[in-house]
Amino acid sequence: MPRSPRTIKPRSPRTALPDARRVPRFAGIATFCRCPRLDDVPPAGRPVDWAIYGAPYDSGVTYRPGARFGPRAVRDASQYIKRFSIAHRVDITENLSLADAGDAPVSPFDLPGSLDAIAAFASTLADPGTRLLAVGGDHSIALANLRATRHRLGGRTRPALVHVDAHLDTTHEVWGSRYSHASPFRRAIEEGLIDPKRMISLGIRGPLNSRDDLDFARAAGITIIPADELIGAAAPRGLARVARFVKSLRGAPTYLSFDIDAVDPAFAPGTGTPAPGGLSSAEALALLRALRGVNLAGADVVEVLPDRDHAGMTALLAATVVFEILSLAALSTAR
Ligand SMILES: [Mn+2]
Repeated sequence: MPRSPRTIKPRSPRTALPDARRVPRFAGIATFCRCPRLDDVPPAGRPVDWAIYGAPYDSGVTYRPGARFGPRAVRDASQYIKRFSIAHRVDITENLSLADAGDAPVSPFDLPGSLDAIAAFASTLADPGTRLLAVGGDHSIALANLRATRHRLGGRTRPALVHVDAHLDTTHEVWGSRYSHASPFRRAIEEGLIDPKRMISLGIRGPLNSRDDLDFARAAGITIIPADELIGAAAPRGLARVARFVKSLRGAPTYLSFDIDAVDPAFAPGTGTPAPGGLSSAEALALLRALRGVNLAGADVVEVLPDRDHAGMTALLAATVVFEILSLAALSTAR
């Protein structure tokens, strides 16, 4: 337990949160993690390091719909998110200027059009160097946030990708559509948005519709660590593999895509394509903490379906995932 105490100097926070003792967490209009709305960030709070926005779109699902209500549920649950990470000993508000940028425009009947609209919205948010954290919505919206992230990175930099999910999401097409929550990474690779040789998919488990998805992923060079290797007694070895992957990136810009269905439905029932045999919530948080040292260029948290989420536990876990992502980001900019 004893750790060398870090000297903590009083600092002015880069994100001003409401004082929870004066404005209780159960009061007021909900924004992600109680961050200021983007329009309310004072000049002193600029540039904004991370803009968190909702992508309330779920017309890309192959099974149970309802994730369009995800951003609203995660905003609500995130009122209980606090600022200091015990695991990383970092305060997200001291190191990062954070803002809630509202929700991206969507058109429920038009999937490709909505992805274009979300990408266009995200591409111009806040300041040129602002990084984007999208809260879905189904996993199809990851493609839009990846396009916007790639646009911001510019040049020839294709980010690495850490993908946490029960499914590979590399299906070519479903019902004749090349866009859906089953295909975002196949399209992202084709569009040159990510480097598949520096992509890792974590928490994968069967069954699959066909072996084609797996064949494509393997041929593209994606590293796959199945759920079995990240849970229970196997977890320490699996997490060590994850940490080695992060180290191999040597600080390269990396996108993190977190599908809540990576977590077992016993812990995260509120999702549209649940898959038993997944990570516990504690194992999922340990997995995220194992990414320490990663240089995050963008992220998404997707597939929360509030209608199936009794007790709001899935939305609260998703809000906690947002916090863990921001903690990783804060670490890399810690002053
Ligand atoms: Mn997915």
